[in-house]
Amino acid sequence: MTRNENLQNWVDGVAELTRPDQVHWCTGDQAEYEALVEEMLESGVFLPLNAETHPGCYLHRSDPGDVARVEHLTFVCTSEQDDAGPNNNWMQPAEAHAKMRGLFDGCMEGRTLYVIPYCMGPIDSPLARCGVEITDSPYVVVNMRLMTRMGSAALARIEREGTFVRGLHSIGELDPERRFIMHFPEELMIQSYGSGYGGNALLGKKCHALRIASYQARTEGWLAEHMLIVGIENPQGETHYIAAAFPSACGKTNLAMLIPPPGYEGWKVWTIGDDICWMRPGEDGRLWAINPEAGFFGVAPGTSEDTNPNALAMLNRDAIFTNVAETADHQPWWEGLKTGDPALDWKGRPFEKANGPAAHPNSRFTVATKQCPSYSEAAEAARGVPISAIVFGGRRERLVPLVMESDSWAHGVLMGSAMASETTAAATGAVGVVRRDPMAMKPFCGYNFADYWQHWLDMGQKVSNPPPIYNVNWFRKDGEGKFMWPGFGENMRVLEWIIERSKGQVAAQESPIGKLPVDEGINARGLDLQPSVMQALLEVDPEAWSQELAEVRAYLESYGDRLPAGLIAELERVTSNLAT
Ligand code: GTP
Ligand code: SPV
Ligand code: MN
Repeated sequence: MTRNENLQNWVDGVAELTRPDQVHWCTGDQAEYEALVEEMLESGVFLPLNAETHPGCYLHRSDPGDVARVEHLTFVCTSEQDDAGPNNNWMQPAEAHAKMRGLFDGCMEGRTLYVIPYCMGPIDSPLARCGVEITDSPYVVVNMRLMTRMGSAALARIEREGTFVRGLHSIGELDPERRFIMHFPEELMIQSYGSGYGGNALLGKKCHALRIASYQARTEGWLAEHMLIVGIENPQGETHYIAAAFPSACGKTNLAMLIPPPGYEGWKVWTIGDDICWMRPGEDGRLWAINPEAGFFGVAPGTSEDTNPNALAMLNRDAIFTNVAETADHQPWWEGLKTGDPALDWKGRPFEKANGPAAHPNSRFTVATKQCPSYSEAAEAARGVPISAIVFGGRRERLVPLVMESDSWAHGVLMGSAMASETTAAATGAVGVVRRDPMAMKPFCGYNFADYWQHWLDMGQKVSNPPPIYNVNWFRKDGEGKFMWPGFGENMRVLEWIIERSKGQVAAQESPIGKLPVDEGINARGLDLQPSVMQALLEVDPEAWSQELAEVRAYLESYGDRLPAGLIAELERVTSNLAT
């Protein structure tokens, strides 16, 4: 029940259409959470994990056909197809509404309809935005409680402000043939049917905080980005915040909570967010950012005491594991964990190598951000944190250097729009194929990329002191297919260079495609890295880059008339740099 008439009418209308047995308004309190957990343990949606090693932790095995985002079934339904752009699947709003109405008709019979009021961002932040998700999945409710500020406080803000994003979700029959993730940005509405998984079902995350929010951000003059936010405190006690966009499963969670390597005594890393960043120009002429989320929905495989000790430390209590494997004594297990052995695989079968990996490659953990040892109270700051540098990066075996700095904001926007990355298990479809993924937003931009790039260019004008923009690549491989750069905690060395550069404290060398570290510019002390490997990591192959820029041009030009002239001008500048 609510005194916001629009919300009450919407819930009543949805209940009439979907015909649930009961309607439950979520308060977000602990008793509610525990009751839902009990109910899911009884129904088998949750399986208990070892209560001694992992108190408050549960395993969820999703339907084996429902383990990742489904980009081919995700639509942006604007009145004009051009407003959604070539980067999105599009359906006419009326047609999409009719299709979804058919699917939702009676779909909650025998189920409970949960109303989840939530706030993306600190509850008292002017940068935060509210939404309401209606779902028939108790798994979604408990995940949303960890991932967002959910319940009574959010409802109170909605009743005060009157505005909210509407998200309607049903797991339906989990039939991939009856699965759609629809966005109606003009109506601030999301409708998702037929999947219970992550970004398809936890509507506050990718659907609201990226697709709908990016659309709102453009009209309101801010940015909603697929970025982590991390604070780096130097031994002098000065903290610089970096926002970094990498595509799905390309290292955001890891970078957001890295532990500095030996040699960095006195440095501290502070985690603000690991996936989404909302940024707005502040009165001081800088960009200020909040993490709209309150939890992590992180990739499990590859997480270990060596790679990401902070993540392991937060995962031994009050966490939900989805599609991981289990040891014989019911501890969660995944490839790369390095301790224990899998007894049951992610489907619950006795583990056999012949069946493939024990944990699904896109298996995930859900946990409150506050449980991370490097969590920063600054994540609660209503005005956000000031951003000192923006970083773009992808997963590129070849070509792209370890780090480079853009010559200007516009050049940085070009770097972002020219991003490409090898696909990962975070979405269904082929893995390891290089595809263009501008700003790591290909699956998440709620409108035409051409307009989005113009918006990015405009933001550079609106902010009097915009942060410098960088490009990184942790994923270069050698002739034997091995990663050349050690990555993980060692990425601190690159972040140090970025911060020093942003303060104008170290020199760089010019290259046709951007500024690079000088010899020994990246601190490699204590690293077992041949100087020739470091050189190779920073080399620029003019011929290969000419080829790359030709591909970038063809890609950008596929956006036609709406492509910003400023972006093409920048591309032409870099192309001619390369030629001379
Ligand atoms: P989403 O949650 O899908 O948006 O992913 P993400 O960008 O947060 O990626 P995450 O940090 O979870 O890393 C994904 C995978 O990349 C994991 O298996 C990591 O172990 C691996 N990874 C992360 N950082 C590095 C790195 O610096 N080097 C290498 N080689 N692998 C890394
Ligand atoms: C991603 O795929 O980028 C994720 C996971 O962060 S999901 O919530 O499924 O989108
Ligand atoms: Mn993500």
